[in-house]
Amino acid sequence: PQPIYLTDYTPPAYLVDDVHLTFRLDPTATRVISRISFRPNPDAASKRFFLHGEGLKLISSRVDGSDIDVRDVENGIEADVPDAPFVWEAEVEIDPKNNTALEGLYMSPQDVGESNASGRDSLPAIKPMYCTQCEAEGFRKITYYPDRPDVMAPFTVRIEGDEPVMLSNGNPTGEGDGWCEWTDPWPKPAYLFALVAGDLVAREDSFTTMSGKHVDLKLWVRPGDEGKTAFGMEALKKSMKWDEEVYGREYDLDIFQIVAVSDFNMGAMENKGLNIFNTSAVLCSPETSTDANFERIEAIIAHEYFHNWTGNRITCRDWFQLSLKEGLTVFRDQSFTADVRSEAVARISDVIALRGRQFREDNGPLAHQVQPDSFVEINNFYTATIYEKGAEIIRMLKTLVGDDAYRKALDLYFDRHDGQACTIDDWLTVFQDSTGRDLTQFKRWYKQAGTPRLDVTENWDDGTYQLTFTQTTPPTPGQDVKEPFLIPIAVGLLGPNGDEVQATKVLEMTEGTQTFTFEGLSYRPTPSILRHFSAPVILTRETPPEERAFLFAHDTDAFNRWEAGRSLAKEVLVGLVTGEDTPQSLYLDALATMLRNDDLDPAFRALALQMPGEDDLAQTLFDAGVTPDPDAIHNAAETLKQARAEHLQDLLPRLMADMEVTEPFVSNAEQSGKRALGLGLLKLATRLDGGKAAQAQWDRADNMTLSLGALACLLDAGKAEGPLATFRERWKDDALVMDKWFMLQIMHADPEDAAATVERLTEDPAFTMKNPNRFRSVFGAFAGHPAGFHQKDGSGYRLLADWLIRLDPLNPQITARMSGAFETWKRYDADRQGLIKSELDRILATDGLSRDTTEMVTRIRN
Ligand code: B3K
Ligand code: ZN
Repeated sequence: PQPIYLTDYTPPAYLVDDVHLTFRLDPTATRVISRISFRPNPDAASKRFFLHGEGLKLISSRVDGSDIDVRDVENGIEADVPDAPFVWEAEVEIDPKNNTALEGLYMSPQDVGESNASGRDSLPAIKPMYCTQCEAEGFRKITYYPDRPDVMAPFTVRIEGDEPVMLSNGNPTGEGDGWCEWTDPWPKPAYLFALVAGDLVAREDSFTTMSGKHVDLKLWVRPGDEGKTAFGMEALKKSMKWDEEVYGREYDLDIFQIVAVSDFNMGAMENKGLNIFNTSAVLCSPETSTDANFERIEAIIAHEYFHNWTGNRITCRDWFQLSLKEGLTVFRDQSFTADVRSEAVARISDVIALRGRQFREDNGPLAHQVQPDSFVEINNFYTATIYEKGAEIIRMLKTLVGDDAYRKALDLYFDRHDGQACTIDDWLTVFQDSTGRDLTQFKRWYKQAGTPRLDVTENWDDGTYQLTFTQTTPPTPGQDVKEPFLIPIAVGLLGPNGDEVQATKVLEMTEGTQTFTFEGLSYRPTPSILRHFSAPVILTRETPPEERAFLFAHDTDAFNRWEAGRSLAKEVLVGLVTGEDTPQSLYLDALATMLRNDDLDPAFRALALQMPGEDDLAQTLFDAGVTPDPDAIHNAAETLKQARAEHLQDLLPRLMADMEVTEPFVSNAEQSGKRALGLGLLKLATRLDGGKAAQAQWDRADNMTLSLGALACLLDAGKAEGPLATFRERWKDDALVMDKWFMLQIMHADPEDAAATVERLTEDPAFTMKNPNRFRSVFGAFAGHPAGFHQKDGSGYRLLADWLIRLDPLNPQITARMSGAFETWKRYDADRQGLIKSELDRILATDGLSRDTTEMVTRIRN
């Protein structure tokens, strides 16, 4: 397959003024009849009439009412058309039932009659529903069309069939016996098209916009799932309000709908007026969902809703601009979460996720620019770099220009570009025009891959304090040499009692090496650097542990306070792995003091108690020139966990009692913080009491957060056999809860048993590889267990490769994504590298391997 290059962009030869689609639904032979008004694009050099199409059976094609012959070409068809406006009509046939790739029009669940994808093994099979996923290039599997985001048009959709509920984008404009019609007046690219039909029920509500317009809200689910929709609906209304208040953005149709689908390749999709969600990203209830589920659902609902303006009203010119909508929309959902929950906790959680996924990507063979220069399969670029690093770039921009200038620039962006398909350059130009700032250097964040390292040295001389920073960015595939970035470094200075002698100040670093001076100080201050994680860089600084303990106790910046504790923990872990004798008492005492401090938000304390991840540690060791040994890392983590439990022993009873929530369950910041800390403490207690406290919590828990937390501890204590069986029996009809049952057993398997646990679970009748959630809950958990996955004998590698080879013909997108489990292979020893390499080669040698997986595995292998 040939790569596509950003520099090859040319405007579309024909524009679309109007789209009319008729769907005659049938599981294996759906007819799609299109009537599309085209006109030559005055700005295009080419007159070639080309329509994308993939796997379509063409029944008929006409131009201005006369039959026309089309030529099959790569990725679609060509035809000779008038050099003037004309109407294209076509009829095609497609097969949604056998569409296992879950792209285009497909049916869910997929394998009723074999093992039921919904997990409701004991219930009568659910009648499959129709649904669509078009982003990025799935519309071409529905009908012939210029399937590129810079072709925008209003759509009218008529659906014919006997499904009780039939939906599409926009407003309902007609219905009768066996048909209905939807009209979306807002010009949109085809990737935002959606259709859903099936046996669904709605939670209904409404929202009145800031200008007083009434909007109907409907959240559609399978009968039986109504009880899991209340929280999602509230989250939607909160998001609508927030976007009005913070960005001045109002909703623009009479109705906004969300549909929950159990087979979905990702979290959710922002189709205009008709968002489609993975059930896991919208359905929740206290009995079946954890606080973490609730938080994720709130954020995803906000994210998809916010796309209505950042993505839909203003879309991307081409897929190289993907971060224009995704980076911005992630930044918007992060800001929303910070506002409706706790800002400090939100920021720390975002950074944990950024480091865990984006830094990992940016420091391996899959590193790529936030605005790539080329790709083979665009679905492989829905990455942490495009999303999360993209969001960090927006955050830095806001830090640099200030809150008011940011809002003014956004107003200009919406004013200037509403209804257009834009580029990242358009976005930066808006900021340049609105603030007068030259952003040439800033743009490097989009064009240079890799995570910058920021070294700091300090100098103190009679009242003058200096910080000297040096930035270096390691080479990434295809980019050996990097120019310096513009890095906003937020710095505060603390006095000996922890008081701020210099409030947070943003230093703008533009050079490779640069010194910043603070004058007129009465004592040598303690610096707090990169506050609020003001830039996505790796800060390296020789700091005595005492100073970090001081910051852990006193930093007025919550992020850096947490960061100080984390780096103390990491230092102890590194010492344990390398056999240096790093004293632990400083860390353990500081941890105890922090936990005991009731002025601190329990959610913050829970984060400070969380152990650094084993994968994170592997990367840290690798950066320090040590080849990471996953077993040694795992053992070090076990040792430290035990030491923490023993050290904190006396604190546990009082703190655990304090974290009891007596009010009825609500998943808000306050309650979830208490439960999170309570569960962190329960893990410690389990190491001391062999699972007694966990068993007691298991017996009385009346919500999933507490029962799942207790079950995890019982697994660690080796006392989960009975509870696992009880859990399975109680929840066997609830697919989302069963996903947790699968996942938990793998996460908590001993390293040497992890692969065997995976094998056993894939033989469970409730396992199916056709359901992405189920597949991910098993293999995602396995890949997230470094010591289990990286067993020396290569059994983990072989097992994952076997399953990827098996899944690829059915679902290339999920296969390609899961192959990322191998992306860190170059960190490890020669034996492991050899074992992984041969698995990668075995995957690549598979006959008919998809374009998605071929691209990913090739990039990883190189
Ligand atoms: N825009 C979609 C992701 C589409 C992924 C296509 N492979 C969801 C989101 O980012 O909101
Ligand atoms: Zn998005």
